[in-house]
Amino acid sequence: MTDNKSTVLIPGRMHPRALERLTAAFDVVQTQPGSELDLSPETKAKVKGVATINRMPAEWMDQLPNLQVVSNFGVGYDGVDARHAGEKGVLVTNTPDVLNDEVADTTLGLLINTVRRLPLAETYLREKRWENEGPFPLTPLSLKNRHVGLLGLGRIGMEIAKRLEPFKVRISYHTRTKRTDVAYDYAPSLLDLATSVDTLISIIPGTPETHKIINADVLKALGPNGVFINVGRGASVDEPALIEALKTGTIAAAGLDVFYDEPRVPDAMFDLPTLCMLPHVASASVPTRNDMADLVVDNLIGWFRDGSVLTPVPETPVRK
Ligand code: NAP
Ligand code: 8YV
Repeated sequence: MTDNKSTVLIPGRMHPRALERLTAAFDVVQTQPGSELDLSPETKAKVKGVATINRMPAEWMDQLPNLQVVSNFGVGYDGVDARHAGEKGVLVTNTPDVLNDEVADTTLGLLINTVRRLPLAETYLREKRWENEGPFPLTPLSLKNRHVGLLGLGRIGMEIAKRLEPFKVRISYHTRTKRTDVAYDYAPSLLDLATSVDTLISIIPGTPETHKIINADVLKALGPNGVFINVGRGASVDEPALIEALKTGTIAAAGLDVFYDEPRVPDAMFDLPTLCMLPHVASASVPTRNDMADLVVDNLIGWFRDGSVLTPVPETPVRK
């Protein structure tokens, strides 16, 4: 079936390249953040596809009677109710793999920045303190001889692990299902992993099961030499517990790219010198975001051309 002028709703922001390509291929209806479903019943009835940046709750789907497909910008789709979509026969797609390298590279950068305090060192130089006060203080922490635990060893976790190998650190991991294709030590629980390592990197999806699983007990198990890095989802972290652990020295340092209620970051985090923070930029380069944008559009084009999407999520089997 060919239907290049199907109506596609963009509820809120969209990447400019995706917007340009979508506008060329479809009848696009874009709404404003805050009034995403502010549409007439006639327009709602026309919408067959949605392109979104990780936001499509069940309540929105239920207002679109002829919705067939939701194309998500991002590999994580915790903001899209994929289970509800599956029950309604609506397909959901995401953007896996094209961002693996970028996110893994950023993770290594964040790890090193956190351990070696490189952002603070650069600020020290820019404030002319090197010239006026002498060398930047030695960092208490080093990556040397660390034992890194990966919480999550999927597409991105594997790329992080491969990049960690040349750094000569020991690598362990925890996932619900043990992988048979890696030689890294497997920990049967998150608590076991945190107990056995001194550096914990989280690269798991935001799901009901992972909600706030990095909690006070896990941080205590990580210990006073412990470093925690999060590039997965902020919802996996009990942030008050993390703030307390950094304040009291329960762990030594943390690096975060994602936050529980982003873009809002708790005030208390700004006062923590052992915390390194990034504004959710792990995939945020022009080339990688362009590849993600293309995948968002190509999934929709494929669906409306002949029902062949490139990257459906497991909750929604492909059928047309
Ligand atoms: P993936 O290939 O699906 O890998 C997910 C990994 O998490 C798997 O190893 C999975 O193993 C594990 N996992 C899932 N639920 C778990 C649980 N309850 N306990 C322990 N392990 C669990 O996904 P991916 O492509 O690597 O992406 C991972 C996530 O990273 C995304 O969902 C997204 O939230 C986040 N992300 C963030 C950024 C950023 O900009 N910061 C960019 C890209 C992705 P099992 O199924 O065996 O448990
Ligand atoms: C998002 C991400 O795409 O892919 C993901 O899951 O978290 C990022 O790459 C980004 O936040 C979209 O703005």
